[in-house]
Amino acid sequence: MLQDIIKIFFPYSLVAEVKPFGNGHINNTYKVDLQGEKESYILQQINTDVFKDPQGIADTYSRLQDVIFKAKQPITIAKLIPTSDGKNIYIDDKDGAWRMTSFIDNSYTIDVVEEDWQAFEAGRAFGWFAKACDKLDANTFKESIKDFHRLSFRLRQLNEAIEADKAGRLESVQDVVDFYKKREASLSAIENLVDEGKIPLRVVHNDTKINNLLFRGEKAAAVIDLDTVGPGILYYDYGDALRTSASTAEEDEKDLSKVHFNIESFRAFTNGYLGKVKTIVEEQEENLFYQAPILMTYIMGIRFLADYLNGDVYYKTAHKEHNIDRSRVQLRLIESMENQVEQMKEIISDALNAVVIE
Ligand code: ADP
Ligand code: GN1
Ligand code: MG
Repeated sequence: MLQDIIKIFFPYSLVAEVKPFGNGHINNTYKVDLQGEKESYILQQINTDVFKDPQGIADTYSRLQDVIFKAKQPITIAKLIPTSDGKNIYIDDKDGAWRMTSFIDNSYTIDVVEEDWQAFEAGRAFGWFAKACDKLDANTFKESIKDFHRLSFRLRQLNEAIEADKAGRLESVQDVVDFYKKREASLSAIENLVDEGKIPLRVVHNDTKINNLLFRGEKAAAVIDLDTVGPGILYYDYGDALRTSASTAEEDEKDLSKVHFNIESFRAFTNGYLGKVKTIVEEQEENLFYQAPILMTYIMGIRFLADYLNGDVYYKTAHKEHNIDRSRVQLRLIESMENQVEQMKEIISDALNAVVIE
């Protein structure tokens, strides 16, 4: 079956090996090696329950490539490999959607930051990506998942999950529900700014988890997982990246005493990110960077919680507590961020006043 799909892209090659690859929660990812070829490839089956318009995603990817590959860049994205008849995605007869890209060689991903340079590089890479996308007009792109980072939408989904309690798990996680419910009203500032058109809508990544970045040696080499690229704001990418880039633990750590928001990683990431984007940051965008990590960690926390209550229908899970473990880690991170808000504000202000990174 996979062999047949690979033939659509490489009709004249024989497959040497194809094996599952990576730690993504959404798509099915395989590393492909062809006989007699040094280069490897990444084949992905796009999760069409999540991404309803795979052709739209592929078209966005093509447009992004056109901008990014134009000039020599310090960081890259994987190159889309077309089908033998020139299409940027293959839709099979059961509506499965398949995409081939180049494999970024000699690279690795990080799940937990252990040294400051890793957080700095993550900031520099996602900042580079935001700047590269600055040439694109956000109004000509569509969200690949509607209302993806809209807090009110995510809260509505959580409320529906609580109401239905489909998996009968509500009672056992009432403490987690209470934690998130208590903060519901305090996090609407960023959504209001977006709705009032007070900060610029840009083309952003929208899924800047640290393992959506490939490192080579001690440098960030490529930004990957571009399925969610589309309209958004800088705060989404900055905040979501810090959720993992400044956490001292895995996203699904069971021992919550290990989970902290590390202010030194925060500083390193912020210096890398703002050092890159500050030439495009507008004055009205400067004020709420400090709220972004809390908001984005909150959104991921309630999405994991809702999925747990719904019986694990969205994210890939390895065991039955997986989604609630993830939600509890986000909860711990939020508490840790709340205790360090004043330092976060100072670090952001210093970074916005420091030199630009080229
Ligand atoms: P998901 O949407 O499921 O998270 P990703 O696009 O992030 O899928 O891919 C899953 C994992 O596969 C990544 O975290 C990374 O380890 C690996 N990967 C994806 N694309 C490449 C690539 N072009 N080169 C090398 N590794 C890759
Ligand atoms: C998913 O695709 P992946 O694993 O990089 C999710 C993100 C969440 C993340 C949490 C399309 O990212 O929004 O932040 O899991 N992507 C989608 O780990 O829902
Ligand atoms: Mg991913």
